[in-house]
Amino acid sequence: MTQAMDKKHAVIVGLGKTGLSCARYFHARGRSFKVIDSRFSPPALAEFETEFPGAVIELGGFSQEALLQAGEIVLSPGISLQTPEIAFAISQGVPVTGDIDIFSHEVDAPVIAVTGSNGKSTVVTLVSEMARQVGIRVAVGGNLDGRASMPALDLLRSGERDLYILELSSFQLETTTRLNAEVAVILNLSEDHLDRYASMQDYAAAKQRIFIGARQVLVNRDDSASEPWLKESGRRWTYGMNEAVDEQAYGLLYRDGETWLMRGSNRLMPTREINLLGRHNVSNAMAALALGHAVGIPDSAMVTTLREFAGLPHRCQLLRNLRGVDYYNDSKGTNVGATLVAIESVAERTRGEIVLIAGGIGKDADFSPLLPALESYVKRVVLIGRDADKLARLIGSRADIMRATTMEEAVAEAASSAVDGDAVLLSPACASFDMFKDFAHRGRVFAAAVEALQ
Ligand code: UMA
Ligand code: ADP
Repeated sequence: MTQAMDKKHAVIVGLGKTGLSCARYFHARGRSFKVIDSRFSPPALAEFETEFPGAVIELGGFSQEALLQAGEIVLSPGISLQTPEIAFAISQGVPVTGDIDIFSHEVDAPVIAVTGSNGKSTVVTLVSEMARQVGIRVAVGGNLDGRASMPALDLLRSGERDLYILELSSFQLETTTRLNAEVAVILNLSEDHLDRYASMQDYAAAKQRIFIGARQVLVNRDDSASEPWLKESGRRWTYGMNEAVDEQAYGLLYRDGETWLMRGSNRLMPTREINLLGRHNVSNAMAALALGHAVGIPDSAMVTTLREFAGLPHRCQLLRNLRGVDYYNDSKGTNVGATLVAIESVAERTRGEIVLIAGGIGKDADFSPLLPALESYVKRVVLIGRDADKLARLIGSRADIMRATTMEEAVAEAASSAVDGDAVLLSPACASFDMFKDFAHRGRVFAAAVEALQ
């Protein structure tokens, strides 16, 4: 199948999961497209060639000519709008879009849209489990990784649905003009991706696009960055780790030695029944309850889910206790905010001290917010990966430091540093791509090394 390129042909930039889903979308509609990728061997190449033999594809660079001839550019999230060839094509009037933008024009059922620096996958998975409890035909995907998830455009091909739940990254939102979600939330905002954005303001601006056209919004009272800048936004719900201030607010009530999760004056459940570790997950649970309520899921079903859901792998996941030492996998701790929360949550559960395994690609982050928690709870940091030196310089004498070149070595160092009552925590505060395929691969290698300990 060799496609004739008409003037309106789309140029799909990037042949990862997103690029492949875009190709399927255009093919199904009989629209001509071409795919370009700066890599010689992009991850979805084999699948693409099997599904679209003879389709036009250019690898190993972004040809300016191909971009200028495009009827529209469909940009994968891994590629920034500031990439010189892309920016030039835009300046010459070539329209640019992304998979979420296309999705929002096509979708015909309500969409719950979730972004934020941390907690997205947990909240999205919780709400999807809640919806399933009551028989709602739900599709979940977007930035969310894992077997239960698909890129947004593949979700549209997965059968009839009553509800879509999308985890969205700032990258995906950059090319989204009007999402029109039924309900949208920015869970929180802390430093991340500063290798892509010039400032926190730019990062925040990308996240804010989630609210455009939303019928309902959810705001985290504990993080002012979750507040929509657009004041026209629809019905407003809030949540926070304090008292529920009105009937549209989720919050906490302390009564007779029990902490209750509340919506306004309604007691929903005691927080101790939430089957997830840490205060951050109480906040995530409230967000999930509020999002579910906004689309009509009954409280009783949502409470059942919160009692049962034991968390996703690679997120503060307790793997094993060996000779009195707990081993936790928080490989998804890919930024400073997540690692801070992981250290605090594990510390709450640990009699002794923490041995932390951290490091990787630091994404130009300021690691200094970690220092107080390192001083309070961490007896040793085992550093791995590309930005180990940067972390070592920052930590200085505030915690004991060791270096490792492989995960196996890091686990062995950590195990020999920990004594009965301590915890070993992998929470790198960094991306994984210098040593691993992705965070899940890093987590699996860690888990295997922990399993092999004797
Ligand atoms: N790349 C190139 N040249 C290209 C195209 C991509 O070098 O021509 C590089 C990018 O810089 C990037 C990598 O390839 O490092 C992947 O980019 P991509 O856009 O092809 O990625 P996909 O495979 O389509 O996966 C994307 C999301 N990845 C990113 O945004 C980097 C996946 O989120 C998401 O699950 C998938 O779409 C489906 O929606 C992953 C992720 O790491 C989990 N997200 C980041 C995060 O959560 O921090 C944002
Ligand atoms: P995301 O999809 O946004 O990366 P996850 O739900 O996968 O979020 O959680 C990733 C890590 O972020 C967790 O392992 C935990 O360390 C941290 N985390 C989760 N929820 C929160 C939250 N509400 N606030 C701060 N950190 C969080």
